[in-house]
Amino acid sequence: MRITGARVIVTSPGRNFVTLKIETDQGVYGIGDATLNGREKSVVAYLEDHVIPVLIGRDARRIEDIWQFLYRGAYWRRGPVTMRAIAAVDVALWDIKAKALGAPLYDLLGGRSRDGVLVYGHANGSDLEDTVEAVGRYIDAGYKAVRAQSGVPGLDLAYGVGRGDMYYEPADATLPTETTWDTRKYLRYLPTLFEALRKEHGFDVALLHDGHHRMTPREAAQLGKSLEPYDLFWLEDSTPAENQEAFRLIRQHTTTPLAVGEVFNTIWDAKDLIQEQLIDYIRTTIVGAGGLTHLRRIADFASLWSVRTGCHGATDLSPVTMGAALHFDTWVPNFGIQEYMRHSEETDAVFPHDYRFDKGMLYVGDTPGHGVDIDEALAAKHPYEPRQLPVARLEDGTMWNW
Ligand code: KDG
Ligand code: MG
Repeated sequence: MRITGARVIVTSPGRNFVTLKIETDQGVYGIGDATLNGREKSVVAYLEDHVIPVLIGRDARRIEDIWQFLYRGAYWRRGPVTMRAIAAVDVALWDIKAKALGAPLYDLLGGRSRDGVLVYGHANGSDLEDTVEAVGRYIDAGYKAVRAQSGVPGLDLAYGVGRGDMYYEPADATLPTETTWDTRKYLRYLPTLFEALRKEHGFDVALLHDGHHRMTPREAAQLGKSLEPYDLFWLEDSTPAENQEAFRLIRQHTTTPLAVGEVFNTIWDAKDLIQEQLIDYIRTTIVGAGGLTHLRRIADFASLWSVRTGCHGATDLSPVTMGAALHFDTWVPNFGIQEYMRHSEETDAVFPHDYRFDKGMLYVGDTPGHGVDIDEALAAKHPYEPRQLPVARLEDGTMWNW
């Protein structure tokens, strides 16, 4: 089965997505997501200039060999652009293989380990009362797990706080929006928020929170400790993880479960975190880390150390990544949870898919492949719109982590 063509489709049905479509001489095609939020065009160029020319004529069934060719053959290993381009090819090839065999993708990975995939939704509010209400709406909508983000008293534009109830789109402007941050205000406020959430909603619902890289390791340890009475499912990205050793300090001081990894690209970003059992959940997902071929290696390695998966699933991961991730989640033995930040109706229309939400779970269908397609005619009606992620500064103007 030869690859006869490959194309990059850029579309913006409410937000930007980069999709790779690979065609074969047997009429079977596959699609993969290559979206890198706020830096979309860099992956388009990488695919068009450096990847597509070497794909043409290759045997589409040789997924592993093509993965190794693109990874080792680049010489310049890793990084978000390279690994997203590899992920797009990898997912499109798994899609092709599964379609050619007439099987849903999870069957090729080893079959179902579970009926449905536990997901968490994103509740957010401008203040404490708003956030408590927003979490209630998610519980009423059937969610068993909810991430709670809130405006912080004294700070404008906190991370994760959207303008509507269901949608939060951080890449909101053509030039980065500047936000202001103060960790002490946040550390004082957050335990009061979770105390109120548990008081109002009880302890059955799983509650999660994303620190979005804002704390130092010591501050993260303090937060983890102060949140222990509220039994979080996880505290995510409490501190940046370029220095994996930083998590030792956090771990020594708190039993709050820790999650990290949405910005990781390979197993090397997580190796020490996993084998020293410094985290509980690895957040890396399909598009961020070289596709299914690499993500399942990370998951297998993590399983040795009782670390479970918690795939990133913000709206900048297209329905193609969501579909592929759900097949992965349906199979992976050490599954933890899947993030589910719902796409808009406009996005869903461009990417018809067979996964569905029911009572806090997502279910994949039995369509051969990963079950997600692209309506190219509709996609063409939504041209690319440049957008960038915000940045954060401390109150004295010093640049900080957004
Ligand atoms: O593009 C950036 C988003 O994917 C990120 O800010 C979302 O942190 C995020 C999350 O946990 O979904
Ligand atoms: Mg996050």
